[in-house]
Parts: sequence; structure tokens; C-alpha cells
Amino acid sequence: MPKTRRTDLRNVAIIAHVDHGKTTLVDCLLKSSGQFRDAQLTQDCILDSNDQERERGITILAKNIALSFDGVKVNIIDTPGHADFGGEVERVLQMADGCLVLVDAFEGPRPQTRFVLQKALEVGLRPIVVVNKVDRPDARPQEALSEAFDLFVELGADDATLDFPYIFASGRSGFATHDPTVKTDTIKPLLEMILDKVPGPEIDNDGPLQMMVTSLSYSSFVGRIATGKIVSGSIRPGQQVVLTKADGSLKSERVVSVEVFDKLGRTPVEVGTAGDIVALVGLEKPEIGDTVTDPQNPQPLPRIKVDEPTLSMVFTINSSPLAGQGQGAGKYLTSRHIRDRLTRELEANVALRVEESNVKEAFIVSGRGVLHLSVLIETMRREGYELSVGKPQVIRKKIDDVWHEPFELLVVDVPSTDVGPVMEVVGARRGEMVDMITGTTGMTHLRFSIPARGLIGIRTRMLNATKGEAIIHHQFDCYKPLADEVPHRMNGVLVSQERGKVVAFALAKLQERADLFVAPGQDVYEGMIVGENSRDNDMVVNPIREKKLTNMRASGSDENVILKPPRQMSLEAALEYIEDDEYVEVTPIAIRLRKIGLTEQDRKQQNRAMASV
Ligand SMILES: Nc1nc2c(ncn2[C@@H]2O[C@H](COP(=O)(O)OP(=O)(O)OP(=O)(O)O)[C@@H](O)[C@H]2O)c(=O)[nH]1
Ligand SMILES: [Mg+2]
Repeated sequence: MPKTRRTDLRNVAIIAHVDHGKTTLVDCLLKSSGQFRDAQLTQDCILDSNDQERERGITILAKNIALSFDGVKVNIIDTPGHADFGGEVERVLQMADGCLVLVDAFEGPRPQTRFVLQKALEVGLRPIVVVNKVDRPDARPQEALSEAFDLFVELGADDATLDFPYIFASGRSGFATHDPTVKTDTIKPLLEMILDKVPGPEIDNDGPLQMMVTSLSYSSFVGRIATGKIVSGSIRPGQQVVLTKADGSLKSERVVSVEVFDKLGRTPVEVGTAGDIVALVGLEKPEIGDTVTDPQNPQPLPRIKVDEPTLSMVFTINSSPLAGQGQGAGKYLTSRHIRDRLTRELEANVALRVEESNVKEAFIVSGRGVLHLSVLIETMRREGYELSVGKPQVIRKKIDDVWHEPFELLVVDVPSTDVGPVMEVVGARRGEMVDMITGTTGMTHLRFSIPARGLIGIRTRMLNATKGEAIIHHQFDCYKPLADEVPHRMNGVLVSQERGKVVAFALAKLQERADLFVAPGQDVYEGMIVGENSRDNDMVVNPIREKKLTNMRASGSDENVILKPPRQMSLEAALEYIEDDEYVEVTPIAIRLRKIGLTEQDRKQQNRAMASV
């Protein structure tokens, strides 16, 4: 069947390492297209539209937008840069016919640049390199460009691909230029390059309908919405189609509505034709990798996979004495609430798995990393859920009768003087060095292969060891046979022996040998963790004990106790901190740490049970 290329359409994905400016650049393209009301464009990163994306300043979900330039429709897919969401990037590249690889003009290519570029080359895309953030005072655009070239070479790009088009830009200042020494006042050169260098989609208009589901979203009104690119044929609302499923079976369904991307949203159309990226509404249970195809002549496309989860956590009800207490406490506390919410999450969070656990009221929730799962926990807490979450555990696999565990590639950049402490931290966690490059700038670039469980909590430790200088990035590498034991937390914790309100007098005594997590006036309960012991053992303490009243006024000093501010932990930090016998208690108003066994007797029993496993 002869294939043709559309000239009225471009499908382009934007890929890069985390924070290299993808979303800012897409914003800039949107603004420059002049197709928006001002009110829509007042914020930065309009595309990072959910709360957590805004607060964390990262993109979590890939997003489609569309604009038109010189009479051509341009579909742009913004992708997340964080390694936990790398699988998402890989999938959405299926919708693109070209991509922009952004490289920070100071940092040059970074580990995730390599990962996403490799994926783009694997699906046969010819990337355009955008050396971005050229407005940075420390920008070194030419070096960044030549480092990008080296990366293409390392990845085995063919000659045609090595001859990649490139351009310099600043998404934040809103311009693109062919000469980094000359600033312009428009992003147009980039749009022109997209029209010029990204091929229109190659299509077969007369072939049978073929569209692969590459992403899913969910609405409680219409259910799952399947997005993908039509490779051949066309599709109309009301049309009868079949979905080719993972097990090879066919499922007959009817499409209710066909929508295309339009600016920041979607609009229904009468027909979607080959080359279009469409969202299909009305399919019952579409899954990633299904081909939506012609019932008369079903032709499945090669199926894409969803990355397997590498990490799991126990989610269970909040069983602490403070559950549901206090102003602003959670509204959803039961295991049924949690189960329903997790089931709903599975509709569109494709890398997530949920299983019932053999422990009552508990679920095993698996995902792509601590960030992937903590985003879900944070979302739930904002929606009014309370829950307890166990220590993140890596998922082991039996391959040829031998237990394997996930290993990651850990990349660390540090000032050369801090290489020693980095090696120590990584070595203690069973990491092995892959290579080390000392640059001319006084920085050393180290790469390690490390068991994924060794990474849990490594960030804090590494930052402490290098006075905050280390820049760390990691991504899944492969499964290898189990490594040796990874050492546990060095310090024990202080466990409250009673329920009540924390008293300054008690803390003053405790802080002599501990780092405290609570402040006077705060509610605590028996079994709650209130601080970190300076030694390696756990200690039961009483943080609510008042000073004994005596007839004699004590002499001076203990009247006004001076307390160190309590250590505050983010949700991620808390998840990385706890050990096997501990939970993080998550409510809309608090994140607390606790022992799973609240009384000493419970804990003894539990330890015995654990020891016997
Ligand atoms: N100097 C400068 N800073 C920029 C530019 N573009 C983005 N930034 C800043 O870089 C940071 C990251 O920008 P984003 O656009 O969120 O980066 P991203 O690539 O979408 O990040 P992820 O989605 O998390 O991978 C923000 O603090 C931006 O303000 C630029 O052109 N120049
Ligand atoms: Mg982004």
C-alpha cells in the first residue's frame, strides 16, 4: 500500500533531563502562537496544571497540546523528565514523528537525556537538538552542543541522524536563535525549524483503521479515555471497532466520541484521520498497547509494554489513636475507602499495581519508584484520606530459579574533593563503580551500579557527606542476582511511652541525646516515634512528663528551656527514613512516624514474628 506524508500536521515530542526547561518552552510556544486569552496565560508552566506539579516544579504526566503555525497544526507532547516517569516518555514517543531534545546550555546532556534520546532513536525519530536556557549567565552553549553530539555518537546514531539540526533557545526569555551570541525577540525560528525538519506523519489513508493506545486518562463521567495516533484509516464517533488485547483476543466495542487536541484542551471532531493524535471516549476498558482497529480486517500494531513496577509499599488504614482526630483530619479512614480509591487510581495510573495483602485491611501497592508512589499518597491525603504506609521494598524476581533484585544506574556529580565520601556512602550500600570522569571544571562524574534498595534514603546521606554539593540521578538498569545485605538505619529512634501533649521540660532532657521530631504542645501517642537516638538502639521515652512541683523554686536555668527546632520531614524523607517495623502515618494535617506495634508487648511479638521469617 503506498504511503504518503501529511503536510498539514506535525507531531513532536519534547524530551530532556529533569528541569532542562521542557514545560517552560512549551508554555512559550503556546503564548507566542497568540491563540489564547491573556487570562489563560498569566502563570508560568501552565501545562504543569495539577497542584503537585506546580508545587514540586516537575511534570508528572505527559501532556498533549496543539497550536497552529503558518497554517500547519502542531501537536506537541510535553514529557516528564524525572526517571520514575521514564516509561511514560517511552510510550508517548510512539505518537511522535519527531522530537526536540532539550539540553541545558550550562549543564549539557545529563543521564536522563541519554535515556530519552536512546528511546527516541530506538523508535526511529530524528531529533532536533535545542540548546536551551542560553540566557543563563554561566551558559556554555557551544560546549553543550558538542557534548550532545558526543552523546549521539555514543548511542550509535547513524550518519544522517548525527547530522542533526540544532538551534539555541531560552524558553524563559521567549526566543530562539541560530547564533548563540545573537539574542532575538521571538521563538519563531524554533517553530520554523519544527515545520521544516520534523516530517509530517507517514500515513496510509486507505488501509484498515489502526490506532495504538499509548496513554490513558480517566474521568468519572465518561470513564477511560484512550489516546494515541491513528496510523492508518480513519475513525468517526459511533463507529464499531475491535481492540486487540494483550492475550491476542479481540474485543468488539463502539467509540462514542473522537476528540483532537486543541490548544490546552480537546475538541470533538466528525472524523479523525491517519496522522491525527486522537482521544477516544466510550471504550470500556482500553489498555495501553491495545490496537483499535477495523472489525472486518483487524490488524494489530506491535504491542508496547508498560514498565514493570520496581518498588512496593504496604498501604493500610490509619490505626493510630490520633486517626480522624483534630481539625481538618481525614474524612476517609476505612479500608473500603482506601480500596475504592486505589481501584480508581488504576484506571489511568498505568505503571501502578495493587494487590490485597495477607494482612487484614492492608494492600500492597507497587510502582516505579518512591516519587511515583509518594505522589499518589500526597494526592490521597489532599483528598481527605488517612492511611499508614510501610517501608518501600524493592520487588524481587525469580529468574532461572535464582532470586534477582533490581539494580539502578546511579550518577553522581561532585566537586573532586568530595569523591571520597561519595564512594564511602555508595560502597556501604553495595554500589559498585562503573566509571569515573574528572572534568576540567573541578567536578567529578561518577557512575555506579547499585541495588535499588541501596538507593532508598541515599540522597540525604550523600548530601550530608558532601555538604550539599552532590548532584544525584538514578534510573532503572536491570535485574541482577541478589546482592549482600544493605545496612539499615544507623540510629535508633525515641518511641513515646504515653499519649498526651508534648512538654518542653521533657524535651529539654531528651534533646541531650537525640534529635527531636516533635515540638511542645504537639499530640503524641504510645508507640509514636518522637526523635532519633544518637545511638543505634531504640529507646522508649516520656515526652509528656511535667516537671515535678517542689516547694522550693529551682535555681534559675531550667525555667526557660531552649529547644532546638524539631526535625521536619517531607513525605518522601519519612518514607525513606522508616525501617521494616515502622509506618508513616499520613493524614491531611500531619505526617507522623510510628512503630507498627504501638505497645512494647506488640513490638516484642512482632520482632519475634519477623525473626522467624
Ligand atoms: N535561565 C533559564 N531558566 C529556565 C529556562 N527555562 C526554564 N527555566 C527554569 O528551569 C526550571 C525548570 O523548568 P521546567 O520548564 O519546569 O523544566 P522541565 O524540563 O519541564 O522539568 P520536568 O518536567 O520536571 O522534567 C524552572 O525553574 C524554570 O524557571 C530558560 O530558558 N532560562
Ligand atoms: Mg516539565
